Amino acid sequence: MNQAVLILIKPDGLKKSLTGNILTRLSETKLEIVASRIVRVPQHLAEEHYKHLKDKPFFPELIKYLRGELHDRRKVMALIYWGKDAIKKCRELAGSTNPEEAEPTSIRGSYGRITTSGVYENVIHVSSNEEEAEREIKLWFQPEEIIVDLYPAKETAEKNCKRKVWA
Ligand code: IDP
Ligand code: MG
Repeated sequence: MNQAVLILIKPDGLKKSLTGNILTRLSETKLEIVASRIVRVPQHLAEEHYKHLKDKPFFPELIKYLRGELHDRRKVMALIYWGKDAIKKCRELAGSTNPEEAEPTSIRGSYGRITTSGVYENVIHVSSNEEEAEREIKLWFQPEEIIVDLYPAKETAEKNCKRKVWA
């Protein structure tokens, strides 16, 4: 069954120059990249993305982590991979949430660490099921930024909507 999955290369992955390594590992899946962007993550997006963890003691630190405040790299790389069993394949390559418990050859096992403040710096986010993937993809991408039609979308004609176009 074809699925879409949201991948984020988190700020530690970018700071450690792991983008190439991570994309190479993900290419083993033979899945198709159908969208990508570099994002400066606003507070509300980070909080919405991790809202299922908002009651955890590490939540404030986790938000700082995703926004790049812990690494002086205020950006993440967001990608959508699409294809057969995309979620399972990408989660397997990523490895367990806790980088110390992750398979040593997985992405998180190879490159992740636990900081002294207790955050799992695990270099990559992967949606964990189809419902989560749809919610997350709609948070991080607009329909026009994705080269396939993943979910129903509608056209809007907004008046007085300011946007930048090439001069
Ligand atoms: P996942 O990223 O494997 O789906 P989630 O439970 O959704 O795991 O947690 C989101 C992120 O929050 C993790 O990737 C990790 O960075 C951080 N995190 C999760 N659990 C803990 C914890 O117990 N201590 C510290 N950080 C955690
Ligand atoms: Mg998760």
